[in-house]
Amino acid sequence: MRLIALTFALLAAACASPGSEPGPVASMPAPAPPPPPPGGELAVTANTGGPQLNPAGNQQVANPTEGGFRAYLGELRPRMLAAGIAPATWDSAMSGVSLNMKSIGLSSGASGGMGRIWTYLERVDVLLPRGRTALAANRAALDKAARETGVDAVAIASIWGNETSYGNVLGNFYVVEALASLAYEGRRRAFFEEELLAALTLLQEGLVTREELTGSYAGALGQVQFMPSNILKLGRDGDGDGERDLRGSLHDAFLSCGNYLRHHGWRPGEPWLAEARLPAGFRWELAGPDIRMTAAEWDDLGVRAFDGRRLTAMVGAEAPVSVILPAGHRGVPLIAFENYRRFLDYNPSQAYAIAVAHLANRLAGAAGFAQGWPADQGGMSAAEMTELQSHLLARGYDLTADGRFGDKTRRAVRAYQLSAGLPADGYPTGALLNRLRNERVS
Ligand SMILES: [Ca+2]
Repeated sequence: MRLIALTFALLAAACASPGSEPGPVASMPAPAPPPPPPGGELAVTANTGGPQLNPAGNQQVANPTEGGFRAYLGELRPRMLAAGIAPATWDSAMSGVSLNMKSIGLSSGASGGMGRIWTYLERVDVLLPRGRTALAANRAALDKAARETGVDAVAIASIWGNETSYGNVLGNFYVVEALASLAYEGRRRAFFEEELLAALTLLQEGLVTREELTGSYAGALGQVQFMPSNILKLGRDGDGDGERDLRGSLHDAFLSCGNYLRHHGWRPGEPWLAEARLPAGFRWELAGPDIRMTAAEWDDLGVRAFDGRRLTAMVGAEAPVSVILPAGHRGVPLIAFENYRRFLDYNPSQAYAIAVAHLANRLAGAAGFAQGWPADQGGMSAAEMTELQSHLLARGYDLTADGRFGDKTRRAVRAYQLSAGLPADGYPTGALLNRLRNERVS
């Protein structure tokens, strides 16, 4: 997460790897590690599938210790062997492994509160010039992946840039250790056990060496930061050498990235995000990623792309579309098309998806946002978000006071704003928190 003075929410496993190493864009200076996005939904991409290794589910360990970790591994080993991992694979993969508190710390620090989107989007300005160079240098491989998957080359390039700064920051965690530590810590034990099984399977099948299992603190690997299970399910061989090498082969990484988006429902030829021009008197309560209407319905309401285009001229009349307000009603309004949601499938953070979508637009030649951000508006810490949620809970709204900003909180804020006669943009602010603090609950 990069340093703005707030607690940021959210981090997805498919993203954000501290550490760095030389990448394919060798002439570029090593960048800072990509920050986790602010915002607040889930911490980790959750599409596991496969057999349930752990029917007992998640069990958080309050105080992780090396001894507890060793005991857990002793209990996990027979289950992994029953799932098809050979004793020799397990023993060699686990040699030298110890509890990685850094993985656990980065993982748990990545939740709660809400950062300022425009601060987060400063990364796009950094990634844009580097991206133009990387795009030009890898045009043939990106175009090939685009042809074979129907996913635009700039979209793949943008994910590559956002995930690893175009291959410059692949992460330096031994992912077997990271995944085992996160599984032991327990909040998402079932998920991380499945990913550990996938990592060991990659090793056992000779798809990677132990050294190549180096990646993010949350276990993501390679140029476009795939979780191990996604390498098995959706990894593709783009250069025809018979191997799926998402770390060493850009052809493989690009094709796999496009394949992932296509698999999740990418609509070839359609846009993903556009700046919106909202009509006077727009009903703010219609905005939010949780609300979808057809392009034709938005047209009828007078919502346009900022350049004046009708939405039905950009996608089919029946295509589901959202208007989103990533900084509330005082910030830049955006039109989120179905393809925008494919970026959320990659990493379920609105801020991440907006950054990827915006960088892809910029790489395709679009200008920066024409409308401005509310610079005087702060973000919210996890504690402030929790307090705001508690106030809403006390008023009977349906949500959980967990410090995370997700759809339930968005809906509760929106409903409260409507009842209070405020612009119902569903966006929590310090001003709203102050109002709730000072308002008598009837
Ligand atoms: Ca290959």
